[in-house]
Amino acid sequence: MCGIVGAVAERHVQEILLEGLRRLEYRGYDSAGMAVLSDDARLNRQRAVGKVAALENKLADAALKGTLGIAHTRWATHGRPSEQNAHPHQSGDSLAVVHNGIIENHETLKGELEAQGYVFTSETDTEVIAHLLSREFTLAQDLLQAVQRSVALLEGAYALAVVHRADPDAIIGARKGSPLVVGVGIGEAFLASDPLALLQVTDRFIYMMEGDVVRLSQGGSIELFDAGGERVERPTHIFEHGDGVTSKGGYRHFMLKEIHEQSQVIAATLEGRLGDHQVLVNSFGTDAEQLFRGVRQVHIIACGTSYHAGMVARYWIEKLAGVPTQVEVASEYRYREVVVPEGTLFVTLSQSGETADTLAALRFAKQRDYRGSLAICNVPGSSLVRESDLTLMTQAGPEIGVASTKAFTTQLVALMLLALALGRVRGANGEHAPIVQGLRELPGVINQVLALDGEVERLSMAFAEKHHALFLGRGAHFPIAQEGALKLKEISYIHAEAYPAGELKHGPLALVDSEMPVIAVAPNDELLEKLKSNLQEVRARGGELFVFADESIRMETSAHLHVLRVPAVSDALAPIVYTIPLQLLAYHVAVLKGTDVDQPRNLAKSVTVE
Ligand code: HGA
Repeated sequence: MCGIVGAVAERHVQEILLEGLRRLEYRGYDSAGMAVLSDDARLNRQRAVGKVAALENKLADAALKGTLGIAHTRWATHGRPSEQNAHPHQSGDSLAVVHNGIIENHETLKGELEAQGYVFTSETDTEVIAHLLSREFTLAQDLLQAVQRSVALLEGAYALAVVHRADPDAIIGARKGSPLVVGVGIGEAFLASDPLALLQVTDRFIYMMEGDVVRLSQGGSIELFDAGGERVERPTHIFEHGDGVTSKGGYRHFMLKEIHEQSQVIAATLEGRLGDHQVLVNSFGTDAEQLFRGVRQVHIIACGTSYHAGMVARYWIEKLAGVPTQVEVASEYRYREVVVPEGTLFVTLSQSGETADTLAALRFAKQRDYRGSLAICNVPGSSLVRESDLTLMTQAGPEIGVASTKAFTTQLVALMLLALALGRVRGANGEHAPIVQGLRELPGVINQVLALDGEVERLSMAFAEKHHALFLGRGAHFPIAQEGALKLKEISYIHAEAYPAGELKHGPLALVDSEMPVIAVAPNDELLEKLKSNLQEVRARGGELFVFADESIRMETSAHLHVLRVPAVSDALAPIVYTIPLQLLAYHVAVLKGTDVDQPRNLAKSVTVE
């Protein structure tokens, strides 16, 4: 994923920019570049394909001297990885820009700009921004205004940093749909897509809001403007160094910390991938749109928790894109004769990208006639990512707890983006706008659900002495029930099974008595009435019921019935939301039982053996 660093300093900025790029390497990228304004206001640029070290080698031969500059690591969405396509992009020799995101109307803008005489030298969508800025600067003769006028013409998502020879004291930054923060220095100011890039120079940050434009200038001056062009002040936050990704940050276990990080990492996974009303298809890679157009079937292959995410995706892809979808565990798939219909997309899901069975399944699939492969993964540069045609990185950050939590919900978010993208290339568009809006609101809803922690903890007491539990769900919530059962098994060692609620009477009902708690996931969807009948079947047999229900459903806690009210959420996104109380339940039961929550017996985090 792309990274941006910018600096206006009292000293030469090359080293600050390089160190910033190194700190963003963990996100994955294919090329890197830098532009610095020299003391005599000349714009000098270096770009290199591959690692930041390759750029560093070039800079060792020809250093970029100057106190103001911008730099970038690129993960191509438009145009292959090449030096020509690497950022910064220039318009003539006076202006340079770095960009994260996707400009959806780049073809229309390019046509206009070419007609006005601008010559394009790259295959990127970003280059239109450079020429647009140049045109607007010619008209406004003011860089801030040129940026404000240009961004008003852009559709899609962007974080930008711009420098111009005619305004040699300033960097202008702008964001919409992709993150950008201002680093506050002493007599210096910085810009980056991720505060981690700037911890070398400051721990004070201003988080830019949607539509904000900022002017950083020599002396450390920072002027912020909102989407309407009004001058605004935003608070400065101190970055907590101690709360690193590999510390528990005050939580008793990594798992609990990771459960509580979910609203933040879901927001990060959505960053830069949503337009105003639709998903940005090229978030999946340069060739995504063309490849997705020919998709007639989807095969999803995964293991463990990731397999459950795939199972949810089957409901989503068939409903939102109308594409038949099969989901299979990798260890089964790789050893059978698989029929691959024409136009089948092969999708793998893995937190680590090194899961042995999933990787072997990808290699097996590459020998078959698939249309292409897509990896949804949390670790850039992992084998799965390197060997797949397309990738979509989840932004869960390092997951230390062996039982997956935030990696699962970010996979679900990524899979919803896939369902929407396949739907979009097949002509669906406006009708999915409410889901796109729901995705934007999802981090807030997740925070409300996390506030139920205390209530779930109280419910968990009923499980500590039990040896078995049954989880029920219907539709896309059946795999969520499976995931709830898996979490309980993994960390509390209680035997748990999940059933589609309609299957209860076909066998498992025989197990129900007062010693078998039954947990049901009950969102307010079209299957609710059917689910309620299944729950009556349990009550009639003296079972103890725990129902996680939409707050609008009329169902009260009474003898042998415990109701946890979950905030209302759209049908489409409910599986993501209902996962959270099930994770919390497993966690609290495990704590009561005194197990090793973060490293449960017999299990490993990244299963790199068959
Ligand atoms: N669209 C630009 C930037 C890509 C990006 O932000 N990737 O994460 C390009 O293809 O260069």
